[in-house]
Amino acid sequence: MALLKILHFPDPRLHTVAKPVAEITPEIRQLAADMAETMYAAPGIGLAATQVDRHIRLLVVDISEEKNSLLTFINPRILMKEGEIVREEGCLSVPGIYDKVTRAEHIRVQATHLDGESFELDATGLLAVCIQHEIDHLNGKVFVEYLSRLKQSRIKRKLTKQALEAM
Ligand code: K1U
Ligand code: ZN
Repeated sequence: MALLKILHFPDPRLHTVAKPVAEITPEIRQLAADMAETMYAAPGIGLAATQVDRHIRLLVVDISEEKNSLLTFINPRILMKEGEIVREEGCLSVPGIYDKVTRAEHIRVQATHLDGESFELDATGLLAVCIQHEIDHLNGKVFVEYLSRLKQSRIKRKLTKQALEAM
């Protein structure tokens, strides 16, 4: 297994729209395992392939305290959205920035497991928020795009400065 490098906002690669996974190969299984390891090490509760510069529709999520409830979604599609929830979100691609975002409170998602089986999942609360956040990544959208233009430009400036200082 391997830890993967996570792209940081405002890297333009974070705005790439990911392509569907055509076939579940050993390379896809290895990438999913490496993404899970990277998410746990960060630590985080989700990670989309886009964030590790792989532009395919694959994401991992684990919102459990014990870190023993890993969910892997291949080609996820939201079938239903209901209600509204406002929660503070963070993002491993936008380190140190947390802000409130409004999303659907309850969703139904259809996706494929690593074994190739299709499944549907009903999610509410944090799990629903996290899955929507990760699917946004696959669509090239970062959570800061829900914030005001002023906040976005402040965040962009702060993270660009940090990246330059780290060089
Ligand atoms: O996509 C990502 O960058 C991961 C992100 C997921 C997320 C968090 C909160 C709301 C929506 C989506 C994170 O995991 S940020 C880190 C974080 O929230 C966390 C880290 C350790 C323990 C608990 C939470
Ligand atoms: Zn994120």
